[in-house]
Amino acid sequence: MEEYNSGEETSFLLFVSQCIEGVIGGTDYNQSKINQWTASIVEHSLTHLVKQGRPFKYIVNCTIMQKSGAGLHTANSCYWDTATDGSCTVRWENRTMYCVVSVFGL
Ligand SMILES: *C1O[C@H](CO)[C@@H](O)[C@H](O)[C@H]1NC(C)=O
Ligand SMILES: *[C@@H]1O[C@H](CO)[C@@H](O)[C@H](O)[C@H]1NC(C)=O
Ligand SMILES: *[C@@H]1O[C@H](CO)[C@@H](O)[C@H](O)[C@H]1NC(C)=O
Repeated sequence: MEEYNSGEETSFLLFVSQCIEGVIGGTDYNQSKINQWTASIVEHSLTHLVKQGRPFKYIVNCTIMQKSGAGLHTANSCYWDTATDGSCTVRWENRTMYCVVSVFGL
């Protein structure tokens, strides 16, 4: 599999973070909007990936969880495991929720 270089990783990480920010950045957790939010984040991320013109088939998975109080301390991180199938996970958190976006490039 073709290597996904770090410059693109960074740009993708930034893009996904901005995408999450744009969709849920200014709001609080709301169960009735989860489906709409995740769909929107997945759609925007996929559109961006497809524009890269890479020969991958992408699967984007977005999970939004309510924050229970117990801190899950994560920094935004993106790592493509080129040894196996490329996958990348972006974690984002707000006062009231976590959003984890996983991308698999096949
Ligand atoms: C989280 O959401 C609040 C509104 O609930 C917003 O004011 C704040 O800027 C957001 N935090 C981050 C890190 O985006
Ligand atoms: C959640 O979203 C629904 C639909 O927009 C809205 O009617 C409701 O007031 C929201 N609930 C909270 C707690 O913000
Ligand atoms: C995303 O990943 C989670 C955890 O691995 C899984 O439970 C969920 O079904 C996945 N969602 C989609 C849309 O594939």
